[in-house]
Amino acid sequence: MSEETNSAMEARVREALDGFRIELPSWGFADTGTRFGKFLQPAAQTLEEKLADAGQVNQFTGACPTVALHVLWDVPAGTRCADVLKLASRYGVRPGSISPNVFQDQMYKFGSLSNEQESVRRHALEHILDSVRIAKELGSRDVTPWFADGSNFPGTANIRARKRWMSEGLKRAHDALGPEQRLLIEYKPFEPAFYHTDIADWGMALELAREAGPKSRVLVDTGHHYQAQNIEQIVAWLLDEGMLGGFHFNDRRYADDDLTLGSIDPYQVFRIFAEIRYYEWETGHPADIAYMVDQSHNLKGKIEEMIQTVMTAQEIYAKAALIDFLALAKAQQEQRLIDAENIYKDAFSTDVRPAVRAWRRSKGLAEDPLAAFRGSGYLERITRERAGRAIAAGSYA
Ligand code: PSV
Ligand code: MN
Repeated sequence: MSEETNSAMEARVREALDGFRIELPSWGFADTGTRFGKFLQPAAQTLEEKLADAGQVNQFTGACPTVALHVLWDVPAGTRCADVLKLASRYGVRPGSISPNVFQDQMYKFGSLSNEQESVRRHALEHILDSVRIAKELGSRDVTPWFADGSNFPGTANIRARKRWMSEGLKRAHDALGPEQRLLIEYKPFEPAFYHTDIADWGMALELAREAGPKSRVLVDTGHHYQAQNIEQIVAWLLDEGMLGGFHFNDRRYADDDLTLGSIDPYQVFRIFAEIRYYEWETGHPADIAYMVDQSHNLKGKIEEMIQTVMTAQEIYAKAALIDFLALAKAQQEQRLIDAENIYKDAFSTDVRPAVRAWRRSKGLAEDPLAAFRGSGYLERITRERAGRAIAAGSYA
């Protein structure tokens, strides 16, 4: 590439990355596993540790100033929001989206807002309303409930009644939002419910979001789709409807596998970003999308995997920013299939890493955030500090 095109590319990448923020999930720093077991790491146990670890990712990537919190796990009853804010600012981050937890308590065995029992529905709604209040106190814009509601066996649930109960509950939650807040409705076809899920796909989420009220949007989680589903088409439709509110990023081979973003299918991530950038190019205004990582890291080092994820997201987003949309629109219009497809492929196969490194340098960041983190001594320090309690549970691998 000539010097001139190189600097044009750097400018495009700079513009794109300046506007690209990706939220980190508090739970991505905690010890997690599968139902078959947990392999321990010096993971975060307290909210302070989660914020401290997230702060490291933000410090080295410069792209992750907010941390998503799960109310039950991070802000349990009795927590003072002022203390959470103080802690977050100590580690250079802010609370991000707030997720109610209406799937863990014993009473939610048969669902929450869609539960056949009125008392359970009321309890779930109260928790969601509490979450809206907590979000307001924390200055968080988005409330992001995810529902495990569903059934496991045919004939065991009144699907229509459950749909109406879900809709009523979401409307109540919506009506409690502050003027700047949003309710993001996430869908998932299965797990933990394996026969039917009350919000199984984007169409159901869209319908429910519309019924709930104007501050509701749909949240797309890449892992929450059937195999071969065209996620970027869903993205394009939601954008066109003005209803795409947020993204949970991860990658998967089979289902909601929580693998590192782009580890299996980076071209899919590119195609998603391409639809978003195309929409922005066409409309001339930025899409109002909250991007978040939603991964639980079981095998790789948690902080390192988070940094790797953010670096991957930045690289793929930068590639999407290189698409020549004017040429693409023309090729589409003229039905020059190979030319149109090659515009995608050219952008995808461009090595943007030098431009991303240049962007980092311009921000005073290390060119290689992963190496910088590894050289910082942070991991060694927390491994020592958090070692004591690992002994009780079995030692780190
Ligand atoms: C559910 O699979 C999900 O994607 C939801 O976003 C939850 O809030 C998150 O994972 C953590 O359980
Ligand atoms: Mn999710």
